[in-house]
Amino acid sequence: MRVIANPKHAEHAAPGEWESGAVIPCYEAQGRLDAIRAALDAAGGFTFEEPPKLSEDCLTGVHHAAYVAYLREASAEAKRARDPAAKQLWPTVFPYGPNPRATGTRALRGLYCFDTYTPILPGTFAAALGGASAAARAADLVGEGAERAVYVLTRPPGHHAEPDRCGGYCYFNSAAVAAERLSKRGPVAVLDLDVHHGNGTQHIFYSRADVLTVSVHGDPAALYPFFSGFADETGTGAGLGANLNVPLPPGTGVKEYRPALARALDAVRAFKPAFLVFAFGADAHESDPIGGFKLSTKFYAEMGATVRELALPAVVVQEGGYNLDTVGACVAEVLKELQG
Ligand code: SP5
Ligand code: ZN
Repeated sequence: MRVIANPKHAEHAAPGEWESGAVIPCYEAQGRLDAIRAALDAAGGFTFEEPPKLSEDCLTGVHHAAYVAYLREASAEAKRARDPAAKQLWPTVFPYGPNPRATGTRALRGLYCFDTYTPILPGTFAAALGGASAAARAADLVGEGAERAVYVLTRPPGHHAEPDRCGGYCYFNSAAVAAERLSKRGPVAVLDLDVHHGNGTQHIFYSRADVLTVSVHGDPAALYPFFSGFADETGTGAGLGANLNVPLPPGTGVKEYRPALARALDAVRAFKPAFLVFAFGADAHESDPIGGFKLSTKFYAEMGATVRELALPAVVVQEGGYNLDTVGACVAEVLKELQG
């Protein structure tokens, strides 16, 4: 399988994450990508390449131009700063009131971000654009029919990124970039099996009939991102019926996950898409430090085989998965079975 790797991922490395008044080690670490790559190398059958060029054009239709410009300028500002504290831009205040007015730099940090897990660093824009570009390249290869399945090896992840806000370690929504690109050629289903709800992807396509978004995840009553991912969110306007959320309780294991996955795949089949975008996270694995689910490594092979039964041309985009000792095996199992 061809793997399109984000050549700029290492330029984004958060020094930590801000959780309940303390800075803790960042779960979304650089080593995740190296661990996945090592596992794919060991498994064999994967070839690695970089996307041909990095252009902001691939973000059109997915992110607002003002947000893209903000992320570009804020990353440049962090790069220029000499004071170490000014090389990390963290939001401290978020919009409030009926008509929030954001004019100064501190307001903009809160305006364009929705949590405290997602700082802007000198290399954030480059790394995020590298992921989006890799996803665009993968979508073109699959859309043209040159490949049946392509894997996008990238970090930081993307599925929490909203049209105009970063959050959840995500800046640009790579899976949405792939889906938007493929949607020019036919209907697209996005299947999100990261343990967290793919809020950004849901919202980007919420009013569209040509892109189905389906997410199986931890119940937002108990798990990040908390404000969306509930079962009664089904789309709006022309997109009514083109969004499916399957929330599952904390502690979910294989026995409960299997029927939920079957339901998600039934919805994909009923939509009759021409293409699949598979937003894949390994953070539902039993060893993941933040997911709280109990899927086994063996089940990840079953997951890949089950998705293969859809028989759809597919772009697989890497999302979460934070145990460096197991994330690589989960990815390798899914991709090996997906390819058959
Ligand atoms: C792409 C993705 O998987 N983003 C996940 C963002 C989750 N952010 C919240 C992390 C909260 C970690 N809390 C620590 C609890 C450890 N027991
Ligand atoms: Zn996740």
